[in-house]
Amino acid sequence: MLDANERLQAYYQELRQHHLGPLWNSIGRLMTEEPTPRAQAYLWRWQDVYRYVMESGDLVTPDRGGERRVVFFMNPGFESLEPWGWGALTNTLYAGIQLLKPGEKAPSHRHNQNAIRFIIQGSGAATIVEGERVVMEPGDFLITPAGLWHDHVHSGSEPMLWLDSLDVPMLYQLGVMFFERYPQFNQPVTKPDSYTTKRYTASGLRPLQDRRSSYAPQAVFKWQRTRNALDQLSLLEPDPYDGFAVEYINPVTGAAAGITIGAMMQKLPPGHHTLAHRHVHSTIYHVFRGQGNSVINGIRFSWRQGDTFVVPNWAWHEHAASGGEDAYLFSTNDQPVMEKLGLEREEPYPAGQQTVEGEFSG
Ligand code: 1HN
Repeated sequence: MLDANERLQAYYQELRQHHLGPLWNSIGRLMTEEPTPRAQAYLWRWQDVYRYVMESGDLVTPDRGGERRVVFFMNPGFESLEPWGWGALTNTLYAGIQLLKPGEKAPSHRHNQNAIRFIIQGSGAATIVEGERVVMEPGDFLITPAGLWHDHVHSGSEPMLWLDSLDVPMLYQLGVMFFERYPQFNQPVTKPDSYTTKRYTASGLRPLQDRRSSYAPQAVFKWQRTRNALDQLSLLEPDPYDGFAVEYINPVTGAAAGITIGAMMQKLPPGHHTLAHRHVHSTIYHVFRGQGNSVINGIRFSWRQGDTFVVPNWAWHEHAASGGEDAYLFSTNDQPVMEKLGLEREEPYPAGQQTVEGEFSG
């Protein structure tokens, strides 16, 4: 005769064999009281990333098949979840550093993931998005909305490096990926140079035919304009948690320009130290200029130009600039998704700022 416990264990085993599960002893793991993301707070130093990206320039070309020469970030918390976890910094967001060398081109394709790009260094390269040739310069923010043909060309003389961020992990988990190659290597350019920038020279004024645009009718947000906006804003009062910060939005609707991907640029003057908070959405930061640190769940992550770091969902975080110059943090986030799904929440840190309990060392 089996005793009660043995009977129960045998029952669980049988359930398992039939691909069934008992909710009564799984609920604690399925339903956590608060978010417990697999994503870890992590930081990649530019020194390492730059070395490996440049080395990839000697090893591979962005040909048809490989499509893009990118070294992407792998959050240690997702790495084992092949294959989608490879490219996941958070449950929803992917990011990587792309290299295009002078004279190179990357083939045209389209997919139902949304992409944004933030230009790090170089000049002379352009991305062609649905017939528009969009010139890329450091500090520029570009969008490639889902469904649009896009390819890259480079007629300049120095290597071009930029950060890509896409909603790849989210679409993978939803099981809804589509990807298609353009019949030719590059698509033809059919629009005048800087077409969308010329159409949006003043905020608050919308070309009439853009009323019905299904995506942001502005392909690039130039660094000069972003910096001017932040310079003006920093004469006024800062946001308590993000310093002087602007979001990249669709000028027609006010929603995130990247559709599912929120993005912003924040300026922290020397010595500026924000308050701490946490929110449901996750964030990827890229240090565009300057140096400082962010305290994430009590651990201090020191950063300098070129570093990339991730703040997982529901992690306490605050930022501080050090050194003698303004720090500029570019970031992408999944706030638009959380808001659309009614999941967004935010909490201020009760004590204002965290006590530092340790230093991130990689
Ligand atoms: C993609 O299309 C690009 O167009 C970059 O530059 C990175 C990562 C995953 C899927 C598509 C690009 C990508 C990507």
